[in-house]
Formats: sequence, structure tokens, C-alpha cells
Amino acid sequence: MRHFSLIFLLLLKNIRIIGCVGNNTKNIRLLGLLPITGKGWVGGAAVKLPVKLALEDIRANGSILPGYNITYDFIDSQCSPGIAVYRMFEKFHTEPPYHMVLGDGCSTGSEATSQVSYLWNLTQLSFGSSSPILSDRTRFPKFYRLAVPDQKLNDLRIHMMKNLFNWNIAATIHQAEEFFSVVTDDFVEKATANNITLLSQEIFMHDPHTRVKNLKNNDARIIMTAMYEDRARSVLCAAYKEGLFGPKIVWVFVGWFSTNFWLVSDPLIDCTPEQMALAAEGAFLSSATYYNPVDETGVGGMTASEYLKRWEIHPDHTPDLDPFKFVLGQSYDHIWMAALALDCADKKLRSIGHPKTIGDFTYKDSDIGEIVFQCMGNQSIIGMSGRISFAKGGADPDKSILLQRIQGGHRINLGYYRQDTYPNRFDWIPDALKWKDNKIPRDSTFVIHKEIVIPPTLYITICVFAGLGIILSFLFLSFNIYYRNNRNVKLSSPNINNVLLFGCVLCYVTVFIRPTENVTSATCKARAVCFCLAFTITFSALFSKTWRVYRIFTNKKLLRRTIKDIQLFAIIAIIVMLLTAILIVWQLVSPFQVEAHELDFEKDMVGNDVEVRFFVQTCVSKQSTYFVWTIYIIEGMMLSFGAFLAWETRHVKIEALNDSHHIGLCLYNVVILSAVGLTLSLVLENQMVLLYGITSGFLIFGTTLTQLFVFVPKVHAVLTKVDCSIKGVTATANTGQGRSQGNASTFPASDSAPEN
Ligand code: ABU
Repeated sequence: MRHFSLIFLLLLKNIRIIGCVGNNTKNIRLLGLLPITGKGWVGGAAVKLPVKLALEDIRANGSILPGYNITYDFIDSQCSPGIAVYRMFEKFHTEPPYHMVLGDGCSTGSEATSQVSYLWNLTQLSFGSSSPILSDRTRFPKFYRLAVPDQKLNDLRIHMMKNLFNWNIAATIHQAEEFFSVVTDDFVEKATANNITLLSQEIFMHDPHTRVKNLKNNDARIIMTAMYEDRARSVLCAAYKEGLFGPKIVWVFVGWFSTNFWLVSDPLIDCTPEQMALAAEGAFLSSATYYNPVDETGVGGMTASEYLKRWEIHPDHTPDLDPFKFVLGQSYDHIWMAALALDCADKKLRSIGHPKTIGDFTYKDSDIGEIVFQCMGNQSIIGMSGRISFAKGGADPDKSILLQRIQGGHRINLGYYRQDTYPNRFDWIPDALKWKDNKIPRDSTFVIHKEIVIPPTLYITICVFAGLGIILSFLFLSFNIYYRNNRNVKLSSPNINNVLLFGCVLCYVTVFIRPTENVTSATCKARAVCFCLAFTITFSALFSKTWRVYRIFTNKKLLRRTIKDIQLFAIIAIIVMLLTAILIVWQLVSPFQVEAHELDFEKDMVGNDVEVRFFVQTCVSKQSTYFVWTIYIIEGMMLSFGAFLAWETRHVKIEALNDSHHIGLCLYNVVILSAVGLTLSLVLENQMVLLYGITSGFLIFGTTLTQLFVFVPKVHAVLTKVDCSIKGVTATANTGQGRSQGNASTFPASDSAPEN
């Protein structure tokens, strides 16, 4: 029984072979890998009709593969590497040998299948895969394609940025796939070589929202993308939500997405079609030319436009596949390329007297496989998608690049980047490009830096008050000099009061020196020195006089001894020299420099295209903290000590030291104003105008008050001719230490009055 079966099978086999030989027709078997369902690029179904038309034309031609019957079989690769490889293997193991693999339409599928198809000695030709890595002959030894690899689109993108629209800043975002990483790396390399600044390079796997947000935060305007169209939809939806769309934002996608890819319904997208349309409007698309731009007759005896008409009226044509119309030319052409390469191989085999013809090919025939591979590399045709040949034996065709833009909700052809010319040039389609309001978007927010200056009205007002203060100082100085022999003046140490007036004038002068606006290191030094010395001189004059009162009334011996002005001058000189020394060391160690300081919180937007950033010019010294705080501490200690002395002598009434009471008031005044001024200067550090206004106000107010406290009583006394008797002067001291115990004591003014 077993023998019977065997004989039966052998008979059957012989019958098939005989049958084949009998009608003298061998099959040339092509296996198509079409991504029809799945994710990524799923336009495989659109390839079927062009394949059918091409096979009809080749058969009708009669001179290609004569005596053979060309067949085309396909699998749905689902744009998935695993499924593509699995289904291809299945075909290899269950079907008679194929002569060529045609596909995949997806790069991910082509990458997986072409790494193994060559092991079956098969040449593989893809109509549509555009991943740059497929050009690598070491990884994909027998792979060809009709699609231009996406990195070649980068040349157009760079040309567009530099030469067409003068954009020098861009950002990138790509899907995490080797395909898209390589395209993006290529763009980054070319951009860097062309001095294009890259704001950020975003990568995402699934949800691009945070990456899109980052683009927005980086103020990206020109954004180069590399991704499949399902991810492009997610990106646009995220862009809509983030507000990263509109006439000022330029998205650049690849052109091989389906025609209205942004409107394709997608369960993963929660944006309405209207929102997607808004986000996509104005986006650019770059791709290889889909159809021969030259109106010439190609293979099949027709022009590209004739071919399209034929396709359109064909009974098998279904409009639902129109979004993938761009693949029609390449799909038609790749069948011709395959047939011509196999025809070439057949002729070659016959010419070299090979025992086998192409029809006898098995997967073990590496020599035939090599001949087919060589023949494919040598093909050159005028196809429906353009002139096709493979550059220098490489995997890729040379083609012009088409630039499109979504305008008014439609993809509009703008022009062609000619890579066949030297230098490469861009041929515009007249009047195709329409910018909103005829304005080319900027590559970044235009930033205007504006210096914050002290408003002239404020400055003039302050200067007027300071000027009046100076006049007042000079009036008091004149009074002091004129009435120097008047006892009221004489008894109040007029020389020390002159020093006080000098300090006051310096205080007023300080406010004339603006802390910002055209500052130089000299102005920085002048302001610091002026203010520091002004304060020190004024205060030390007050302090020294208070100290004298305190000394006299806390030391009985001194009652009969004169504390001379020279001693007070010595105190002033010591304090001033100490502060001067600190200032000198400060400027030697860490001199002032002028720095522009940008104020983050001070920004104005003009539209969303121009940003005005405000800055102030400030005096900066690296070690200023140490010196400033040393000065604060010294002045603070003196202020505290002075206030203490004034408090201790608050009940003293000495007509001989006739202004002691007022000096005390001045000290309190200085203490309070200094404390408030210091606090405000720390709080308002970055608010230059406010700080200038407040500190100047405090300075003018405090200085004027000091002058008035000291001089008004004297002027009043002199003008009203109050006799400053030196007899019967009463002095009352409350030291708080029980030294005078509040006792009143009298003393001869001539003993204690500090006459000069
Ligand atoms: N035919 C569209 C290209 C997509 C891809 O290479 O995967």
C-alpha cells in the first residue's frame, strides 16, 4: 500500500513537470510585502491596482521575459517587522521559489525582511521604504528601493532654512525608532555644519505631549519631525493643546504621509478634526517626487499623467485609497524594474550558457541570485515616478525633492529641489506659497533688550530737591561764617558744624550720580565713595559732638576741662580714615565693574513675536558682600553707640553746648532712616528705579532734617537776638549710671564751652 502511494506521488510530480514543459510556460514569481493593516504606514492596499496595471503592460509588451508567466503574490506585513518576517518565511516554505521580494512598504518591515531574504539568494526591491539605514549594503546586501531615503530630504530642509527663508534656529522631534533617529542625526549634522542652532532635540516613544510642551518652552518655531503619521497626529493634537501652532509655527513633516493625514480618524487622538486642521495648517512636507515632472513617455508607453488617468477610470479604483495616491508611480515602476532585472538575468544566463534559465531558479542558486542583483543595479528606466537609476551601484535612486505645504486645509505643491543640478537649486511653482499676511515666520522670538532708566521726571525732581538742599547747606555755611563770633554760634562748635555741612553737601551730591544708565566703573566708584564718605563725615560730626556732651557729663573732672574741637576733628578723621581705608582695599581687591543685569520678571510681548527684555546696568564687585557688610557693621556700631550716647544725655541742657539736644535728635533721625534705608535697599535689590527714588528721598530728607535740627535753632537765636548768657547756665545730666544722679549742676561756661 505504501509503495502504491509513493508511485502515485511520483506520477503526479511527473505529470506537473510534463505539464509545465508541455505548455512551455514557467512562472516568474514575485512576492509582495504590503502593509495593509496595522500601524505606521498602511497604504499597501493602494499598491495592488498599479501592480495589476504594470503586469498587464509587461505581458502586453511581449519582449520582457518572453515565454514566462509573471505572477505576483503578496502578504499583509502590517508594518510590523515580526509579522513581515513570519509571513515571508511561511511563503518561502509553503510555495514554490519566488524570484524576487518586492517590499516592504514600511521601512521597519523592509529592514527585518531584507536582512534574511538575501540568505535565500533573493534580490529585494521596495517601492516605498525610506529609512536611511536601508542604504547600508553590509546589513541589507541585496536590497534596492525606489523611495528616496529620508535623509536626502534633509538637504531640502537645510536649503529651505538657509536659502529660502533665512531661518537659523530649529528644533527636532522624532519617534524612537532607528529609522527616525538616523534621519534626525543626519539633519543635526547638516544643520550644525550650516550654522543652524538647535534649540532642542525631542524623542518620544508613545505619547509626545511632554516633548511638545518642551518645544513650546524652548520657544521652538521651526520644528523638524521624523515619525510615522499616526505619531504625527498625536504630535499635532498635543501641539494644539499646547498652543504650538499658528502662523508663527512651522512644522516640517515627511511627504509620504497619507494625503490628509491630520484628518484621519484615530481612536488615540482626542482632538476634533477642526482642532487638527488648525494645528496642521501651514505645515511643510518634503518628499521625493511621486510622478515624473517631465511630460515624457515612459515604460508602458504612457506619460505619468496618462497613467494617472488610466488608474482613475479603472474599475478596480476605489477612492478610499486616494490618500495613498503618491505611491502609485513607484508601485507601477517597481514591477517594471523587477521584470526588467529578471529579464536581464535570464538573457545573461542564456548568454553565458548557464544550465539553468531564470525560470529554474531555486533558493540555492547563489550565482543566479547574484546575476539578478547585478541586473537590478544596472536598470535605468523612465518610470511613472520619474527617471530611475541606482547611483553608483547603491540602493537608492536619485530624484528631485518636492516641497509641499498645507494651505487652506490642502496639500499644495510649492516647488522642487533639484539634486540633479550643480549647485542644487530650488524651482518654485509660481504663486503657490502664500504666507499669512505675507509675513515669513521668524525662527525665534525677536528679542529687544531695553535698559531700565530712571525716569527723567523722577531724576530731575530729586536733583532739584538735592540742589535746594545744597543751597541750604551753603546758606547755613555762610551763616556759620558770618556769625562765627556770635556767642550762639561760637558755643556750638561752628568748625564741627562746617564739617557736618560738608558731609551734608556730599550726601546731596550722591543722588546726582545715577546708579544705572551709562554707568562706568568710575561712576560706580564715585557713587560708593561719595555716599560712604558723606554718611561717615555727617555722622561722625554728630557723633563727636554727642560724645563730648557725654564725656563732660559723665566725668566730673572734665567739667573743668575743655574738650577742644581738635579732639573732635581727630575722632572724625579716625572714622573717615578707617572707612576710606576699607574703600581703598575694596577697590584694590575687587574693583567695581559694570554689568548688564537682565530682569526676568520684566518682559513685554509685542504680539507673540517680539519680546522686550529689560535690563539694568549695575555696579558689580565680586567681593562686595564682605566689604559692604564690613562697612555696614562699622557704621552700624557707631550708629548704635551714637544713639546710646544721645539717649544717655537726653536730659542734658547746656546752653554752653547749646545744640546738644538737637544733635541727639539728629542721631536718632540718622539711625532710623539708615535702618529703614538699608532694609529697603536689600528688599528692592532688583527694582532699580524704586530703589533710587526711595534711597534718594531718604537721603535728601534725612540730610535736610539734620541741617534744620542743627541750624534752625541757631538762626532763630541769632535773628531774635536771644542772649546766650554764660552765666547761670544750668546743666542737667542723667547718665543712667547714677553718676550725676539727675542732680543739677552749674558750671562756668568758660571752663567747658568749646570755644575755638
Ligand atoms: N512608503 C512610506 C514610507 C514609510 C517607511 O519607509 O516606513
